[in-house]
Amino acid sequence: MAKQYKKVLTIQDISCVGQCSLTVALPILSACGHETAIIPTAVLSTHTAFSGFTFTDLSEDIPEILRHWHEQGITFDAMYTGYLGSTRHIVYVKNILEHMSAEGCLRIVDPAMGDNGMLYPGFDQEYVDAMIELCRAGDLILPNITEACMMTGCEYRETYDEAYIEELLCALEHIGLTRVVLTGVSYNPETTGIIVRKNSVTKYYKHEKMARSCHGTGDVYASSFVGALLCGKTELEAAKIAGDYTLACMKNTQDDPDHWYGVKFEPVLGQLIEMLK
Ligand code: PXL
Repeated sequence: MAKQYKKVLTIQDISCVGQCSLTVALPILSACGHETAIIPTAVLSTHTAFSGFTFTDLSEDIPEILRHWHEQGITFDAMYTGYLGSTRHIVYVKNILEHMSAEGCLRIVDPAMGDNGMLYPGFDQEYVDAMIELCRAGDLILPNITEACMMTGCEYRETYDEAYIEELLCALEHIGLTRVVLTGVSYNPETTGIIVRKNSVTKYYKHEKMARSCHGTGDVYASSFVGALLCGKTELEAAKIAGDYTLACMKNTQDDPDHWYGVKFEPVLGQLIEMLK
């Protein structure tokens, strides 16, 4: 049996079109060599940046799925949660993290709820408060700066220095969130990077910054980070692999202005696999 073959449960919505959430997480985790299992929380016709998207809540199915899994003795090596959709989902998912993880199960929460200083459509303070509770139920969280600000009440800034980021990390620590991988930390226009914070020790991986940002990069980043971590990489190594892979996806998309809704991550999966060797 391969040593790093892990069974990972990912809990997110299905956006039928738009290259985010499950349509990104599953191929990336598979490319990293892991077995995947899912709980889809909702079905949307597209992600929420398209206008007029449909939304069907699947949360009522969750208790029955869990009952059956419990009966079958099904467990996981890791759980990774992303975009959920409603406060009710968060409450269900928190229950899963708290009561369905076997000994040694690593619980990673991406509090996917906003970007560029704003919450995604349909989310409010109640959702943010529930997300804080979900993050507390996890072992490691993957917020961007917007999400960290929303959860701590810190002011969102477009430009900032290391002191501001330290303040943000301390504010997260203050609400009990001590193992944090903070994405999109950019101190100048040419570079961006990822902060890895554990037990009050901060490490930073910096890489080239693209001129334009792209939809869906948060999910590409989170999925490749989780995949690399489960391959036995350290948090900083996984952050570097995920950052480099996300950058490769953006470069692979930048010459196609029609592809505004996601990144073309599939043709460069080979690069991710190489980085994991
Ligand atoms: O995590 C990105 C994401 C996932 N799912 C849905 C979204 C978004 C971002 O907008 O709308 C439905």
